[in-house]
Amino acid sequence: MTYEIPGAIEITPLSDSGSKVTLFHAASETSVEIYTFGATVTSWRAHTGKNSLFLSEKADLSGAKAIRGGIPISFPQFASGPLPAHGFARTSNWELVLSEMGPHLPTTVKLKLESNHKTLAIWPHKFRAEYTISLDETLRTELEVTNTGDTDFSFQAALHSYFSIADIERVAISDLSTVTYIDKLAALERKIENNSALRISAETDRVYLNSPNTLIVRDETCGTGIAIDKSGFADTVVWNPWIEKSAGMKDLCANDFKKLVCVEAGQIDAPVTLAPGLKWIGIQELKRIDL
Ligand code: TA6
Repeated sequence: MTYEIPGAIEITPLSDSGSKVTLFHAASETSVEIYTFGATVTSWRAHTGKNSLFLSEKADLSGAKAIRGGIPISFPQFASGPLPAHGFARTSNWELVLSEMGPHLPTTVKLKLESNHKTLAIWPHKFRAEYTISLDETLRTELEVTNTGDTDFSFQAALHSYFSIADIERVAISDLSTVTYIDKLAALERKIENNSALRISAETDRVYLNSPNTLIVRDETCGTGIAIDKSGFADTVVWNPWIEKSAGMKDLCANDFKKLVCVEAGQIDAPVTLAPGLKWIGIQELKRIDL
């Protein structure tokens, strides 16, 4: 069965693994590219062709490792732990299971990942994950996790969004003021954010707990911004590797830290526990704004 829709959804088989799926939304003149490897959105382009997501020029797109940039999915674990970093979702091959478009509908695809011998070997829980990507004036990404087994399981999840910016030192993230965050660079100390406009001038790795469901990332150099709306995800991660950490990352160019900021919708501090048959849904909606 083909899921291609002329003028709306193109599928490019990749020699290494999976496919690249390109969505077009004519009315908003926007497009999105998704690798079925990791169900990773790698680009979200405005009518100008500019990618609002950061994708490293050194990103490995072969399926050998997680893609450096775009919106990798962290599931069933966020960051480090007993599983591979950020879990196995971002390095698994997802299956395209639905595509649709319409004159007044967003262009939409759905990808699915189900527990298999590889996941069960490291995470002994039966699950189905479905990831729906919808494009119109906004980019909506919805992660649904269903417990298809017969025992409870708990998980973390995040949409590890990399945003493309002109100059990290002229970016402001609002409004996280008064929100408690875990500072991963200070022995996980819990602190309170005092700035209504968070600016980054050094390596930053923070999990903001029960953060506002609407945040704005302002690129003051370009006079543009991204509005991030989330639901189902309680927390927000803010990350920039800065100079030293970037230098140790083979899939990042030395100065890339200046051109990216990660603001990630996540369910991290309070993992989700699902009973058999139940499901959890996390949604992120991105919209470009003029400042
Ligand atoms: O989301 C922030 C973070 O957890 C950082 O600690 C850093 O490890 C980043 O994710 C990237 O992780 P990765 O495994 O993709 O290199």
